[in-house]
Amino acid sequence: MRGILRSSGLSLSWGFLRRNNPLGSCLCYSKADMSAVAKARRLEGVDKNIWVEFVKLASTYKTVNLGQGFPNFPPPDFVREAFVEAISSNDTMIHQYTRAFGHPSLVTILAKFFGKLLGRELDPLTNVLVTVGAYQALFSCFQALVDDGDEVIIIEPFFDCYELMTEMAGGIPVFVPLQPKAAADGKLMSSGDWQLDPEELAAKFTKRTKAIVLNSPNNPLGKVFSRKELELIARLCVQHNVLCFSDEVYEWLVYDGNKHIRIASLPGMWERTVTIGSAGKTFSATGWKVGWALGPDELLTHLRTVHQNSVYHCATAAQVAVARALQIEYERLEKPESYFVQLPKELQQKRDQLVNCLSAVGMKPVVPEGTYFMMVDLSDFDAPLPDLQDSEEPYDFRFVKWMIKNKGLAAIPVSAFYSTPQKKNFDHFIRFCFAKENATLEAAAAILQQWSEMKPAQ
Ligand code: IK2
Repeated sequence: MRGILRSSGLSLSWGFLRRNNPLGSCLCYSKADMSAVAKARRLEGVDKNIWVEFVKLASTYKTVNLGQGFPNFPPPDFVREAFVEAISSNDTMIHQYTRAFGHPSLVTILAKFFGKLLGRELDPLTNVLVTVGAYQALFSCFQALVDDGDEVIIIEPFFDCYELMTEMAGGIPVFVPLQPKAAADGKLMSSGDWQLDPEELAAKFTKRTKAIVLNSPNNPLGKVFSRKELELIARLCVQHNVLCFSDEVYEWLVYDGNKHIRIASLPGMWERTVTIGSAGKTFSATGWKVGWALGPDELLTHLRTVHQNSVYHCATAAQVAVARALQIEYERLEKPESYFVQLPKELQQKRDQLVNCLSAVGMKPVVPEGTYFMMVDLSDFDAPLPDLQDSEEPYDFRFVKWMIKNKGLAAIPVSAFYSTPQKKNFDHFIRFCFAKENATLEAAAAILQQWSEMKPAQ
């Protein structure tokens, strides 16, 4: 309809047509027309979502699910008990609204905990915002701080929503890749072999740059950025007066003695950084959807504006339970019995179990230094497959869809974590999640083993 009016030189808004309709109530539209007319411009190009698509596929077919990033083992007892304690409490206010920007007990312990880790005093009321998972902290961040035409630097591969959230805020994503270096002969590639080119990164900072998104440990690669790499990013942020959105949801999941460094603790960075965390990833309870943003009041005040005008607050009982769990961890920080010490140990074993299984069937894993994800190169995997070539869709999408439907094994295609120009270069990678019960990992190994032993069709 709009198209017809435009091509005849007329450009009329939907509102104008409704108010001045010469045909009265006869102006009818089909369902499809209505959808196009109703859609806000900010939704242009952001309607597809990898998680919606692949979670549905994995549940439609009977699969061993190494796709979406959630543990299929339970949260630890002390975390579950904290929730039971919360909802069984005599304080009936647990079931009612609470403070918009975070329940008092949760913001208090978050300020205490991260104040210690960051080496500065945090004010629970102004330096902490509790959100509905890290996802909503990210959304609030982009909506609050990115304006029309602002450039946002995103390091590839990246958690897919950074691009979409930049665009929804009217910003322009500017991508900079982590470049893989070949591994030494006979060695598996590590996520640490993927590095930024310092000159290429520096060239991305312009007068229009508002922010850079950092995700360490990185999803989907598992890279843990080194102090040297973080110092380079920090230097550029300070030099160009750029903000940093630091997504640290996998902060406790680092292996092989690697250290997670919080960029907000580097000189000149606290005042320009919003640090984002997730109780879901921290306590293996992703369905609780409790997250947080930490930062200076001058930035968080704008996130609070978005938050109070959207979700208002996150479930009170879940906040009380997370507060209790964090208090317990605070008291045993860095001690061997801490969940934050135990969990990475367990996950490192699962990682190694999956590395061995994948290597044995000819899939080349990129060994992650952190997170619970592993990128896998399919180039040398020669198990029988039908011809998946003749389609516009990236190869990894076709591969994973076929594997889900025909082998009952779910993964996530890695090109989903790349910008459009780069998708083709990385569509021979898929991502597996290894935060799974050993039985699940063994079932996945059995599927891959059987598949790789099959004779090619004659
Ligand atoms: N930031 C990153 C980097 C994440 O990976 C996630 C969760 N992603 O999980 C889906 C997957 O990759 O399989 C989030 C933020 C969101 O965290 P939360 O669950 O706390 O909202």
